[in-house]
Amino acid sequence: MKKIISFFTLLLYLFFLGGVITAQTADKEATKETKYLLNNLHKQTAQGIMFGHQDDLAYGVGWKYEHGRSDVKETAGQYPAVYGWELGRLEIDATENLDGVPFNKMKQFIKGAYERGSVITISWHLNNPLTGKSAWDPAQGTVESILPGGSKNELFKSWLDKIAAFFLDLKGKRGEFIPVIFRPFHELNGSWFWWGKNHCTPEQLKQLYRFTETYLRNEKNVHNLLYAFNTDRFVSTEEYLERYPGDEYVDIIGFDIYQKGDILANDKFIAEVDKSLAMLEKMAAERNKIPALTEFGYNTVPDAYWWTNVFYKALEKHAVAYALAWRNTGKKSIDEIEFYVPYKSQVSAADFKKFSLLDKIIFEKKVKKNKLYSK
Ligand code: BMA
Repeated sequence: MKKIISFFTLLLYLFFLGGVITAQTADKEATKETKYLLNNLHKQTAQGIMFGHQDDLAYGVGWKYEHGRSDVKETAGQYPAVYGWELGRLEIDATENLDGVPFNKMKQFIKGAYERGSVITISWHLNNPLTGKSAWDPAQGTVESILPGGSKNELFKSWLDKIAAFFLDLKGKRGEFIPVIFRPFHELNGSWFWWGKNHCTPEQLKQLYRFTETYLRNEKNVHNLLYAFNTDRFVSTEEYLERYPGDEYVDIIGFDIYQKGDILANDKFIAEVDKSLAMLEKMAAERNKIPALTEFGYNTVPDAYWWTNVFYKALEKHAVAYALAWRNTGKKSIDEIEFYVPYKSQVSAADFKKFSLLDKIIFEKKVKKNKLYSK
């Protein structure tokens, strides 16, 4: 009996002591803010879904770099809860990324978002290290060439040194490192990037993922990252897991999905997202990982009720940490425009506002209350 009592006392003690430690970061030496973020994401995901937007503060439809501006804020009335940023071209010492965002501005935006209690996620469309061309140059043998023993391994390490320096330059007011969800080698089951499915073996991709992470942690002492493993749309758990590097390398699992074509495809999109999220959540639960919709969108949102009638319907039954809408590129040429969240006066703006106010949806105000970076 005594033994039983002391066992429960211990449990109670652990409960009060620590906000219950439920999850272990892939990086065992992650900073405490990074560990809190992971734990709090686990808790918050049971209550709601954060809304995110790529490049939200940098530009929108019809504007660029205007202090405080955000298409999300101008339509929903508040900033998103998650901010996506992109490091492509940092590896070649450019001052701006491949979408024209200056890295020094990006750092400021990240710091501001962190002060607001929001979450930062970073992708990396890095150039092809074998050919020097873009991420979309699928030269055979690229992955093999950058692994240890390969002709471009040293070059690749020098690129990792540069992104490590970026991550280590992200600091909060107390000098603490700002936690970031890093999602390298995304959409890896597609074949449009050099790390894609047709250009390397599953084993090579796993090695690349593990090498990247181990190098950043052990050689560069980067300990403010949560790692997101991220496919494109997928049809089965077997497909999803074919190139999964292992539980000890991953904190978050997600996939990217876009609605294409006219609004007649709404139902098809709802059904596919719903089915994929169910598979994702099952895999996440089995591995104690956090599920997320790492990129989504319906270019130019041509349906006035898309947010509540289509997107929310797809999300409704699910518990994922966040959904990140892709960037509002704006005008690309005289007759081409690209955006994934509405701007003022856009046809879906009112419905987007309605969506932002749903109980289960988290924007700036709710995420701030949840204090994701503290115990
Ligand atoms: C892609 C497109 C490109 C962009 C790249 C990196 O999905 O949006 O225009 O350069 O992401 O952000």
